[in-house]
Amino acid sequence: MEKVRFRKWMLMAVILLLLGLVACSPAGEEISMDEPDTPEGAPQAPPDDPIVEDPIMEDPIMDEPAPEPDARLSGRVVNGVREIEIEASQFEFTPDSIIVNQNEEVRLILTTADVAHGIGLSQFGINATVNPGETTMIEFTADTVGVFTFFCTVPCGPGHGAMTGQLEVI
Ligand SMILES: [Cu+2]
Repeated sequence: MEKVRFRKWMLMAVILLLLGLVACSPAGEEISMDEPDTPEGAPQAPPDDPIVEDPIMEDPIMDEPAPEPDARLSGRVVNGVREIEIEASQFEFTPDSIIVNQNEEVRLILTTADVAHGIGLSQFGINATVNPGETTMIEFTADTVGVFTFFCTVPCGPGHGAMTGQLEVI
């Protein structure tokens, strides 16, 4: 029986020895645990979120005060003459404020919405009337810069005295 035990011990010793050799073999060293670290470089994706600055695409050009004098001018130029339509009524002119360029040929196209009215502006020799259903053309050269008041020249009612308008020559 002792021989059998001895063989078992020898067998165990041999097995342990073999296991020891296998464990020390260089093959086991190649099992690296570093690989999982590389994928972690991916977290660079989130930087896409902060790029929400697009809505700030407002035009800085809008701040520049572009001098556009023509935008203030009344009516429209037809064959070199600035035509401005004015409607008289009790007791106002519409529009009651017109703007033209200096030395510009101006043609006022006057009509009335109710009764007879007139328009007077001595600075430019203007003195005309308009009857219901009619159209009166008044032409003059705006040769003087300034702000001038024109007024109704036909007694048209209780508000007649305050029926005025303004011509600005720039
Ligand atoms: Cu009047």
